[in-house]
Amino acid sequence: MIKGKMLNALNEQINAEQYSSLLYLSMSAWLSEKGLPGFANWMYVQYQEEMTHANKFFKYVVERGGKAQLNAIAQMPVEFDSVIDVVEKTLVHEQYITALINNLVDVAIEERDHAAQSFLKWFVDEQVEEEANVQEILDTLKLINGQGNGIFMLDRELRQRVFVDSTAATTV
Ligand code: OFO
Repeated sequence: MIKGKMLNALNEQINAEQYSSLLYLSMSAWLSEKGLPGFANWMYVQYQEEMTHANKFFKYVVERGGKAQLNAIAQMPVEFDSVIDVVEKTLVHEQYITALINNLVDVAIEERDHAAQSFLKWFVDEQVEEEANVQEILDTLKLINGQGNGIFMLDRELRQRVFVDSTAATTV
């Protein structure tokens, strides 16, 4: 049974992942309004992925006999300066999430919770991929200065992203 510091940290992570999902949904709305359907789609898929991350933590807590606790989610930003601003904020947020995941691993090691360490490995790997993907988009955006033909092409490319539910096989 999971309890104490590990349980609290996992419950905080459910909240952080839910916040992430709503942050990206809000960004998707902004991008859509600015006439960038591809970016909006990419961010909407990001929102869907974050929901699955929150659910994955929720299911794990329940599976380990813990009480999953859902708290109020902070207001996410709704206005942004530019598409570059959106992607920069996404990268900063993902780096923050990586720090939270690393902290969770530290707690799991401290508590000698081997099951939690094993569970968290998926998120450690996922964060490497997430940061790399966002960094790549940001680099391209900076290269084309966030405008012109380049942004049109990039927007078209980002329209291709499709949501894949990595948690579909798990049950509560
Ligand atoms: Fe973006 O990985 Fe979850 O939060």
